[in-house]
Amino acid sequence: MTRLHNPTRRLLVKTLGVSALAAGGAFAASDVPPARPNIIHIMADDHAFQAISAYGHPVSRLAPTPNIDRIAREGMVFRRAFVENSLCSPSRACLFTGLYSHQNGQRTLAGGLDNTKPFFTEALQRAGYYTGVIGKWHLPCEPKGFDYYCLLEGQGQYYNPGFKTKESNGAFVQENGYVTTLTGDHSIEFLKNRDKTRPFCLFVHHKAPHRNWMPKEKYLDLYENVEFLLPDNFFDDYKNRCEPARTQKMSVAADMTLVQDLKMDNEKGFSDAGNNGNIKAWNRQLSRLTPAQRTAWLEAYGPRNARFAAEKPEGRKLAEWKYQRYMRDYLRCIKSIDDQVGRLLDYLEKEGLRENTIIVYTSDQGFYLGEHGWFDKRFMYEESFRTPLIIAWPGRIVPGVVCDELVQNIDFAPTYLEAARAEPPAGLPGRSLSPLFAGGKPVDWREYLYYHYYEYPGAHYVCKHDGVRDKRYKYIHFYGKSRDSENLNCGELYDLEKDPAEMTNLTGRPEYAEVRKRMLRALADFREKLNIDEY
Ligand code: SGN
Ligand code: CA
Repeated sequence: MTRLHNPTRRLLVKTLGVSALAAGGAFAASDVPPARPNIIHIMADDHAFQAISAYGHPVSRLAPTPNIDRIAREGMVFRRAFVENSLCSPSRACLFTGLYSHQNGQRTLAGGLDNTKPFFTEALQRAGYYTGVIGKWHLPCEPKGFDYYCLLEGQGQYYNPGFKTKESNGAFVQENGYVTTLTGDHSIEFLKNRDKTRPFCLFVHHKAPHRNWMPKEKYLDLYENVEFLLPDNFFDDYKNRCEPARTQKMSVAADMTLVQDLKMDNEKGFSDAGNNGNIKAWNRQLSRLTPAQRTAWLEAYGPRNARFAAEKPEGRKLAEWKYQRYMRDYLRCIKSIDDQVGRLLDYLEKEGLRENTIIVYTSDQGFYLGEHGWFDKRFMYEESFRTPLIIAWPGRIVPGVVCDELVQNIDFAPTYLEAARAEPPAGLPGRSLSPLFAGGKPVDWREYLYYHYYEYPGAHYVCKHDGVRDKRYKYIHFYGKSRDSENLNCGELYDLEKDPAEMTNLTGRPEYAEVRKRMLRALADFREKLNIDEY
């Protein structure tokens, strides 16, 4: 983010700050109200902020995202953007209802969504917007408040996926090609065919880079000679933390499978002993490939897999090998997303739509790229609690600034509804981000965020927990069943300024007793105010 320390830019922020970009979005009374903006919400699935070059992380220097960075250059990069519940369907339910998980019912992947809760897209439609959603849906209800949809089934497939539309009457019609490209194709079609008399709101919800990280054919060799640096805490020993960090099952070394996750061919005997499920799943995926796609895969992975078979790495060497293959495949998937972002931006520019369109790039949550030794998400530790968020809105957001205020995915609905001058449903707990668009901190912006994760037991065995974060500290409370206990009750406190990797739990430290008290009070306030019914 060196660009942002540039003095000229700071000056620009200062001068534009309060006048042209009036906080809260009020335009001078004498002005003709501008046309209501179009909105494009691009959301990837499991895209870690570490893998977006606008965030400046070392990983992204080796695997840059030039097109997502275009949005950052013209917009605002939120460095403290978070989700409430770091899991796909819960996050999507927060986005569309504007409610916390316990309010909208979608606490876990399995279901629970309270269908009586309105989606904010319904209010957008009532306000005259033409609305569409393309790609991953992953909610246990039909789309609500959409003029158009083109959706993947469940998690969706990387190759030759099926999409359902209003016309297909509930059937998923298989298409030929790579999911990220097809999602891009359908997004452009939406823009071409939309009702041009109305402002539009489009959700482009990519499946990638979700597990099992299958890249497009043309990128199967990308980064093959790049070595990614292991995070310092890749071999975390989980000392001084509560049980869950130790007993999860999302370790690159122990839980990432050689066949399904890492594409070793099981014909050669790589069977992930005792895990036949992952072999079946991989074979199902291979069987979806056309002969040409399969040839491309065999040509790329065949020689690499043969080298691995000859070398037979073990122990730390095997863990490091897994990490490299994981990172390469994950980042290859992101390369295709970045291409599609570029294609969409080019189209908007060509059609003269850039000026009056809010463009958002985000993810349904963050992801571990080897931090603590992990992949996946779920925990309230930074890499998965945090989510990338970049917003461009020409004329309303100062280009190239960062925002360090605490924002959360419950803020999308109020933000978009305010921009559309539409009536929000009553009782939304989030806040419109518009007061932040001028840069700086509005006096009454929130000091704390609440987090709650509920899915235990479940994939990856992350125990239930809730917690609070302010700009510097985080308190996490683990509860419920765990591997070693019937009723876990354990706290962790972190000083993120001194310990951004969250390796030292400060709960017992006398010098942090006051901070702990304050964070516990903030947590109790949230639980009471929000009627939290389990913790
Ligand atoms: C699948 C994945 C898990 C992942 C969940 C939730 N396993 O079950 O690793 O945590 O989805 O992901 S897989 O072998 O089927 O890929 S989420 O993005 O939908 O929340
Ligand atoms: Ca996800």
